[in-house]
Amino acid sequence: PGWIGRTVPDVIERVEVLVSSPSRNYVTLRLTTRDGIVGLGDATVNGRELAVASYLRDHVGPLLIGRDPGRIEDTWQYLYRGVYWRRGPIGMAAIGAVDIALWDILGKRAGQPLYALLGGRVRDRLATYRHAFGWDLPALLEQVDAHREAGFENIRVQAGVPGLDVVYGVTKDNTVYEPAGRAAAPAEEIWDTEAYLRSMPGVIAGVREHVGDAVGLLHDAHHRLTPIQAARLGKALEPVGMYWLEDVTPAEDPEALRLVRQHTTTPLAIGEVFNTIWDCQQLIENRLIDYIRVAVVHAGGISHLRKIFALAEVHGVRAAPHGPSDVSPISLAASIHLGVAVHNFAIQEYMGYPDLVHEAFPHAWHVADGHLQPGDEPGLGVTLNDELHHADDYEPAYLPVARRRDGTLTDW
Ligand code: GCO
Ligand code: MG
Repeated sequence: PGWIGRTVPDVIERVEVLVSSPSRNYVTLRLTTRDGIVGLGDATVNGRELAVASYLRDHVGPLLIGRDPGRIEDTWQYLYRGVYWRRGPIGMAAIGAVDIALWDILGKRAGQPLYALLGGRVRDRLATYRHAFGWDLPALLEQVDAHREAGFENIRVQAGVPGLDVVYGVTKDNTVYEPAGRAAAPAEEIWDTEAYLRSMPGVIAGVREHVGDAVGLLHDAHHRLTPIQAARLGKALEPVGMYWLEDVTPAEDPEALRLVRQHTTTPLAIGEVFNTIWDCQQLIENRLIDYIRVAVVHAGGISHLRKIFALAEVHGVRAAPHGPSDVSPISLAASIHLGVAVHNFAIQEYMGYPDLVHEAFPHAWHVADGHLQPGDEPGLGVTLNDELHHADDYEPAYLPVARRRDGTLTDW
């Protein structure tokens, strides 16, 4: 029986915040109701895990006890408006985790997968893209070929830059790439945008030549270019016919993309560091982007993402959420359920996880024929392997910082 219309609704009885480290840090929220239903949420903010864990443990958790888990929107508004100090990555990730967990509970209560509660499927399978990198073109092509052989049709390509020692998204020896380093302080990298602009268009053109026209190629500039540099890169890549060019300029300046837009037809994607619909509004309403990349965890959960995607739908912008390894399999599940139920959802990033992460979060979502499927378990279809989540497994880990050759700190 559902609680709607019941005089005594189910209530949230237990709130647990787990900061675990099954090969990398994750912050997981577990809510348990009086009726014994468990909802899981992801609150991971890469490099700031303990801040969001404290926000949840010390401030949000106590407010959830005794609340009706079915009042998802009211809880969202309560946590958003009720704090007065609204927005920002830590607070919004905490709200996101609660919202994801409440939708999970709703699905389990209903005995339905989340996508069914979101209106049901609008597509049979969800497009995804994988990451390929290589310090040089031959090394990059090896990974591109491996993804194509595994059936993937869209590939993000990142390469090394001559003269630099470290480059975002790439390892020199082509081993597994993980942006955060386990250390007590961030690593420092030297970055040179001009060197990058000299080499990258040629590398990406080389990939296009190798794969032919049918493969979607994506590239992430990681917020490092000035508007005019970004315009130059967009124009240089026009002959390649990119699926998208991501995060060309720093995300807090929407006007920067107007200039880029005026100069190039290369599709633009941005939004992985956005936290609310208000961060997206100007870009979407002015049609300055083609894809909005907000992550379920970092932009206030399923409830808030649906609003962002609805705004985007009106303006012909498509959804393409962030999906690196620092977004946990719980968030990815939420994204995949949205992905099969939201009409203007274009593609889901799937960076993949170390094996231990798959073991730590057993999940019903899966890859089939180079596409993502949510599975049909009730709710999100993710559980926790308790043996791999110990409360105090946190390992200090930080994203790098970048400096220009003259020592000036710049965007990583
Ligand atoms: C992406 C992202 C990530 C980020 C990471 C930072 O497009 O997947 O840019 O690789 O760098 O999420 O924590
Ligand atoms: Mg990115």
